[in-house]
Formats: sequence, structure tokens, C-alpha cells
Amino acid sequence: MRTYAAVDLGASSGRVMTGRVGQDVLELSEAHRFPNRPVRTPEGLRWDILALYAGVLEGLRAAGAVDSVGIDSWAVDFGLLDADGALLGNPVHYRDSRTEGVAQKVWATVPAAELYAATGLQYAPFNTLYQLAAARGTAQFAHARRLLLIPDLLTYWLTGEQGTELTNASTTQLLDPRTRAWSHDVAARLGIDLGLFAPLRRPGDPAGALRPEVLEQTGLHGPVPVTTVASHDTASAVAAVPAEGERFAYICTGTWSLAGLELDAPVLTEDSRAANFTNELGIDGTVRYLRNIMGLWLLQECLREWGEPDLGELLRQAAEVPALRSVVDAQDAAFLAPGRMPERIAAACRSTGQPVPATPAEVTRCVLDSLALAHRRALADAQRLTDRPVDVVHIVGGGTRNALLCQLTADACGLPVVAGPAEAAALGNVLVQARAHGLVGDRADMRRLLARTQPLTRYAPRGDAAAWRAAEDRLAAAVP
Ligand code: LFR
Repeated sequence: MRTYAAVDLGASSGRVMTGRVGQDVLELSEAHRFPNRPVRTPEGLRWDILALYAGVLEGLRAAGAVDSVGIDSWAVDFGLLDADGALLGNPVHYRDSRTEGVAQKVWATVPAAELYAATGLQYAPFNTLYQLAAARGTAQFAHARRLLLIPDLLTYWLTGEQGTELTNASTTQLLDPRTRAWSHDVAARLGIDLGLFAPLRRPGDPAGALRPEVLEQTGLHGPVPVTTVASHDTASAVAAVPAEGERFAYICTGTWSLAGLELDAPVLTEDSRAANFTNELGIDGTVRYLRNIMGLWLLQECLREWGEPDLGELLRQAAEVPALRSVVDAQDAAFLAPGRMPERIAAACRSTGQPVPATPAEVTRCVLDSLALAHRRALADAQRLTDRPVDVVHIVGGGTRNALLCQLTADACGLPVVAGPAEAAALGNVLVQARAHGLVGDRADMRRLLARTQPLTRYAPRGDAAAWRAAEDRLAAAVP
């Protein structure tokens, strides 16, 4: 039996989980959870990276003796280091407005179609590439000698060693998903110096050991190795989908919904680009072919506006609201920025000629119906674009605790849904560490272990397919 610490940082909280792995054993417990509170400074929206690092240290102390540590977080964001290796300012939040209008300028140099053919990444205003284009010309960027993605930055602070983890590197829009190496052509044409990036490392590679000061601060006894995991949280979560066989789709739910398929090779066609599917990399040479959907962010932002009412009660009321009265386009980047979410949802309903949801229960129902509809569209498009039919949808992540969302997704997709585990990213993190140390076998073995050990809930589709089709058509007509 071995014990691993999984540091898993999400948009609203970070956690350090301890995972115990053995023959037919996979147990996860929470050592420490801490808030992740981005701060709006005069310069814009920033991550409070020092608070996150302090939370990691506190979590490692709470976890106690472990055989190794792994770190995953959200993607695309980074810290810049100067020539001495010191951090230059707080990392910019991907929801910051600095990338507004930047993509169009980038496309004037490398057209969007060429970018997609080279990198396979869907358009999102916050892809690292656009963030770099926005940063160019700033004094901070002029002093930058190194760029470390968030999990790599924390790993550097813990170990003193620098690297660029592959699954997260695949979200920069500077990587070629076919060769799994940097796209030198794209970088050169956009004047991006790839020397900013530390050498690539792969999930399972060693990433150093906790520095003596870190051992002292956490009360741990060395050596404690740090292992490279699939450091993009979504890659870790997909690694922890408890699927049997290959005919499955997944939806990683949380702040985002990431809905798609696991493939052996990227799909770089024009149709795929038009449908805004991304080809991010997963473990073992897999491709995470998926679409970003706004996810429970829509609801989280409403809850914030309403003063954090009781979610359980709100969901009970939302279940009583008539289905599919109004739906919004949950893929729309118009919902990306924080603030005034109930108002923005009402405006979207009004401008598409639908009834405007009035009460929190009605708005909640509108959000959940809209998410389920977006899940349906994403999975239908993914199957069409890859010619890979699926029999079951696996929902993993925090949204598995939202039974109404899981049921509506089963209804909308017309497919059985298997929900769980909720802490998929942390489990994927633990399993990749365990595998690096020879405790579990291949990907299929990892998934069998998950299916045998984790509680899963099944939802059968309820037969109202025509209503979902009609809502889909209604939305498509209103939002081309
Ligand atoms: C989910 C996630 C998504 C990524 C978004 C921004 O936590 O990592 O996969 O598109 O956050 O980084």
C-alpha cells in the first residue's frame, strides 16, 4: 500500500488530497481545502498565487508522510520569471479582459484555419498564445526569461526544478498534437520565443524532490519525490473516467463542462474547427477531443449575486419548474467574464424571444436545461465529426453532485449516464503517480480499479427526445 498527495487547484478552491493505492484499493481523503480567491487589482484580474502556494504547503503538512506529490490545476495560465528565476507579478487570470480583440490581430499573421491545422486547439480568447500576444510590449514581458504554467510554477517552488508538462502545454496553442512537440513554425511566425518554455516533461516523469526548506515548512521528512502528473486538471479527470471499453463519451463538470471523446489521433479538419472542438493531449498518447461549455460557472455566478442561498433547496425548486421554457447558448463566450450573471442570462433570453426567467429557481432551471442541451450538442457533434458512436456518457467532477444536471444530461443525450467520481482530477493525479511507481498497469487497469472502488450513480434517459430536439432547433434558429 502506498500513499500519494494530489494537489488539485480549481477556479474557486484548491485541495490537497491523500490517495491510498494498493491491490484493489483506491481511497481518497481530503487533507486540506482552501479558497482560491482571484483579486481584481488596478491592472486587472489576477490569481493570488502566494495564497495558493501557502495552501499547498499547509495541505502537505496536513497530508503527512507520503510516497510522492503531484500537482494539477486549470490550464493556459502562467507565471513569468526574470533572469534570476524570480516571479514577475501575479499570474493573470484567464477571465481577465486583456485578450479582448487580440485573436483577430494574431489571425492577421497566422490565419485561424492555419492555426487550427497546426495546433488543433479550439478558439478560446484565453489560450496562452493570445495571452502572450496581449502581454507583448509590456515592461513585465520584456524582463521575462521563463514562462511556467501554473502547476509547473508551483512544482518549481517546491522542488527548484523547471519543466513544462505536456498535457497542459497542449493548451497553449503552441504545440503540434500530432508530433506532441512545439510548433516551431507557429511560434516563429508570431515572434514567440520558445526558449521561454522549460523542457517538456510527460506524465509519470520525475519532477524533483521537495526542497529542504519545504520539508522544514511542512514538517515532512525527505526525500519526498514530486512526480509529473497530467497537470492539466481536465487531463487528470479524463484519465479517471471509470469507463469500460471504448464506446464512451465523457463530460468533466465543474466550473466548466468539458464534453467529448478520447481519441488515438487528433482531428484537424475544417469541419472540426467550425464546430470549435479542441485536440488537447491526454495520457498515453491519447487526444482529448472536446468542447468547452461554460459549465456550472453560470450557476456559481448567479449564486454569488443572490447572496449564496441554499443550493439543495434551490435545485429542488428548479426541478419543479417546467422544462425547457427558455434556453441560452452555454457555449457563448459572452458568459466568460464575472458579474451580473442573472441579468446577462435574462438579456440572452429576451434577445432570443423567449420567456425571461424571473425567480432564482427559474433562472437555475434555465441554466441546467441550457447546460444539458449544450452537452447534447457537443456529444452529437463529436460523434459526427469522428464517426465514433458511443453507448454511454460518463460524467465526472463536481457536477456529479448535481443530480438534476446529470438526469437532464441523460434525457438530453438520450443515453445512459454514469456519474462519478466527483474528485476525478485528484484520482487521476493519484493514479498517474501510482503507475509511475509500478502500482497499477495500463490505462484500462486504472479504469477497472476506479470502476471497482468508486461509488457511481446511474441515470437512465427519460423519453422526451422530441422536446430536446425542438429546444435545440429553437436555439439554433435564434443563435446561428
Ligand atoms: C477546467 C479547465 C479547462 C480549461 C479551463 C481554463 O478547470 O482546465 O479544461 O479550458 O479550465 O484553464
